[in-house]
Amino acid sequence: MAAITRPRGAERVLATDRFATEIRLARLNILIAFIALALGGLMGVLQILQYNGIDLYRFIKPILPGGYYQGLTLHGVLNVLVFTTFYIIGFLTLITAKAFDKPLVHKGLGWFTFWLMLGGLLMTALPILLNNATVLFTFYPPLKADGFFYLGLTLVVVGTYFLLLNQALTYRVWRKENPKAKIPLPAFMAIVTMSMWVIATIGIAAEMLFLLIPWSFGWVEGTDVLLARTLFWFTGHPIVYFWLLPAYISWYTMIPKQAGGKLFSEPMARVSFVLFLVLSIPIGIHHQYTDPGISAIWKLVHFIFTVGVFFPSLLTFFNVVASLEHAGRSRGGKGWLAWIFALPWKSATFTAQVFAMILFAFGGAGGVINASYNLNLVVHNTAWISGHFHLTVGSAVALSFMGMGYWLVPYLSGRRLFSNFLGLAASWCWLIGMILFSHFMHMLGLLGVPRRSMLGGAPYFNESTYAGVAEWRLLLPVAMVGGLVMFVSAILFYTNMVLTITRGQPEPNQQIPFAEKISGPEDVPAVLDRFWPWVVGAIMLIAINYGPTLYYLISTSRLNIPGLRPW
Ligand code: HAS
Ligand code: CU
Repeated sequence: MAAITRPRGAERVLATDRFATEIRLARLNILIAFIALALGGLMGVLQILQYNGIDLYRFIKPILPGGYYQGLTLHGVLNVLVFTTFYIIGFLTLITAKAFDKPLVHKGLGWFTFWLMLGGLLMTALPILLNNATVLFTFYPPLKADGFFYLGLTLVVVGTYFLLLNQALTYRVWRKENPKAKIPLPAFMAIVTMSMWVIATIGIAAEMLFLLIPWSFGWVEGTDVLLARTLFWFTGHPIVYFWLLPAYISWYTMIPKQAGGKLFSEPMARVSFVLFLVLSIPIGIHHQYTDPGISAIWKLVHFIFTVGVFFPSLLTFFNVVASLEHAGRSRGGKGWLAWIFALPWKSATFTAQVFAMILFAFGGAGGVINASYNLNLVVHNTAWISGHFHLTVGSAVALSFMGMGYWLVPYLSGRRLFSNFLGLAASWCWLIGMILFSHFMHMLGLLGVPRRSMLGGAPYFNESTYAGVAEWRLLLPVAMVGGLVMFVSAILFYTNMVLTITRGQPEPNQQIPFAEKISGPEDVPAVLDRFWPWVVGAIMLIAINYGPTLYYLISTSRLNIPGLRPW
């Protein structure tokens, strides 16, 4: 039997590689991320089966006594908090260093970030697994979790701050050595992403420190649910751009090269990113249109600014498609649209990410409907919203991160991708599965299917509980087929990844596919090479858009709501 060879080539290279620490950190973070995605994704399959009356949770009662709701908590926390955050921190650590062509100045800080986040993760995981934190990923009070759940999540978030610190220190040294140069685009984008994220987390940090942690450890009698929700969405909305922007980094700075062309416009790409920095945070109340106690005026203002945050994505749409067109034509493509066929559809990493873009175009369009004050009343808290976020975080982000995995895992392991074909098959399955799943979830939402409710199985799924059940029964199975096709996609993806790491041909000295630009740094005005003007703009807009509401909620706050533990 052929012995499974360790990637000795890669290890030997690592010993002398200037970026050995960044590579190790990226490996560990991305490994944790993909394990989280696998477990979280599995819970998703159980959920859609459960919606259809097939209750597999029954068989794992000794492991997950909380059944559907504990599974849903795991699904949300593992997929949108753990998978995303660890992947992003690993990816941005590597990208920042490589783009500056300079290892991050503080190796110890890099490891401190990692261990703090890992410690936090373990602290969060235990109460969830023990069914002591079945509070879903939004952990709205009065649902109450074990205090260590909140403490652990806080540590994960605090851990991420140290990447920004490390980036800032590295940038300072780089600037001294390169006083005239423009910041390399991927590094600029990585720092903007982390700056936005750190400002965004003020909300959740305040919620944890002043409300949830003292309450869950029994130091105060009760809590204030509206204030908690408002602080949650202060972070909870911009977190979606924290997930999205690293995918955008790949779409802007790597996909053009992988497609065989160049980025259309670096200045426009930077405009998009600084707009995200300014506009991502002061719009969180669009998650609270139905909450009483928040003035209609501020709901309207947050709606208007939500429409504003649409623009950086529209700029991205234009810039990325223009880059793809440039690539298609460079490869000999012709015609108005026929150039599309000249793109490298045989490459798994390219195809997965373009599929992610296509799905995102629909998810983004749905986002405007959610954001519209009056239309939101139709879709809020229904399966429509689950449809929306599977196109956004479940596709634009997750499918991009998997697609990037087809070059990133080989790069990090020093081994060739085991099978490009398996990667293509996985990408097509995700596309088809997600179209079925998300389209029918949207439709089910319009028919009144609530989100986050245990639909399947008596006594829940019957005429007396819900009106319209007959219509739902026709559509739910289609969503289930979509979910199962995505499950197949995941199996193909993981098989490929495991075989790449264990069986792939050694291939050291791989390069990160940074793209060249048609309009590059020479066209970038100085203001798009600075951070502070945009950080100050962001803080001012947050103060205006959140100040009055938070002042009112805090000044009238009474910590008198006791906790609940229904499951
Ligand atoms: Fe959202 C709820 C509004 C984007 C995630 N969103 C959610 C929730 C999640 C989520 C997880 O206003 C549920 C939270 C919960 O648990 O309650 N969302 C928006 C808007 C946008 C948006 C306006 N969402 C995202 C992204 C997410 C995400 C990104 C994750 C990563 N969302 C809402 C609202 C709610 C909401 C309300 C609350 C609903 C409620 O009632 O609870 C926009 O940012 C979207 C802009 C996007 C675009 C698309 C641009 C397309 C591009 C690709 C182009 C390339 C192509 C390739 C097509 C304008 C850039 C072409 C190919 C060739 C070959 C040529
Ligand atoms: Cu939002």
